[in-house]
Amino acid sequence: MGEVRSRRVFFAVWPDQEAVGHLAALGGNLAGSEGRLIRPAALHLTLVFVGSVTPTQVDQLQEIAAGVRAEAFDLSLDRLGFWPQRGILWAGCNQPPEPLRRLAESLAAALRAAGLVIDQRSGSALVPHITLARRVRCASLPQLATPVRWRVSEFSLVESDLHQSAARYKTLASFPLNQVDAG
Ligand code: 2AM
Repeated sequence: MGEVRSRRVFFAVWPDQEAVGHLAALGGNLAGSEGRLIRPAALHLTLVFVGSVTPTQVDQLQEIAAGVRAEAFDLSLDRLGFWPQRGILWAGCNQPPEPLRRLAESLAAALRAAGLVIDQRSGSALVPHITLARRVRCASLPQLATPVRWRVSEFSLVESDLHQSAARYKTLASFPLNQVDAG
């Protein structure tokens, strides 16, 4: 009706193919018959949830993200978690790596400085996690014998299209992280 359609967006990192395989298998083994598994192609770790924005703000978000300087890092998901309220089964870190914290905080700070209102669970309050399944009725979680690892060398601005019960995600833009020599 002449209105500019708002778009629901967030910043995230995507696991590589091998990690997706491990995560999908974990979800499949643990979600139980009631759980609704996240499709493998939709598995991601949110850095900052922004929410509904106008197309102009999408451009602004891309400019802000392009200005964030952070280093690439190895991510190792070494724990499973469960949030009973909505039955969220997730994979995350016992001790989130510093570069992940710095990336989420820098991004959140840059967005706030530009006057954008972002979810309180973002930035320093972030509990980094990949949701594996929803509506799970879970009693006990095994220790992860082998962590799920991958190298995070970019982050992305993602649009979430709420389609019936499952969200569809579309990467709008990706931003490289700086490669630093360990030596
Ligand atoms: P979740 O997997 O724990 O639901 C897209 O919705 C992504 O943004 C999901 O990874 C979701 O986390 C995360 N997210 C963070 N804050 C959110 C909010 N306030 N509303 C919806 N999704 C949020």
